Amino acid sequence: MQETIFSKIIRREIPATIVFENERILAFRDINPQAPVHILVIPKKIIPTLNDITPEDAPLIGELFVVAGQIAQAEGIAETGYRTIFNCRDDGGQEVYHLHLHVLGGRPMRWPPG
Ligand code: DGP
Repeated sequence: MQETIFSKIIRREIPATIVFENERILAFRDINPQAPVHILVIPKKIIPTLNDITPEDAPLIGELFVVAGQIAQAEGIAETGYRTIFNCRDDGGQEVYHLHLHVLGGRPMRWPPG
């Protein structure tokens, strides 16, 4: 699997503001935040896109959402609400091909997205 800048963040080769880590998952603040709270929750395993998820990854993908919820609580946006997004490939607006769950909050989100 092709490495991205996120592998360097996992290995601490480039800095990031990390807000959560366990054996399987890392979460850090987005370098270009689109909301007052904008955190990326990523598996340490390299999974390039949503298309590359396998049935064996199901517990890991579920855990991404468990962590997202815990982060929302810790960031104080659980009650006001927030948005979680996986962008997939070109039309989905994906720039980094290492699966990541965006957690956005701290302001009202527009719908539908542009
Ligand atoms: P996406 O478009 O879904 O692939 O989102 C990629 C996000 O990754 C984008 O919002 C900016 C963020 N990002 C890219 N490079 C870095 C980096 O080096 N550090 C951090 N913290 N975030 C990054």
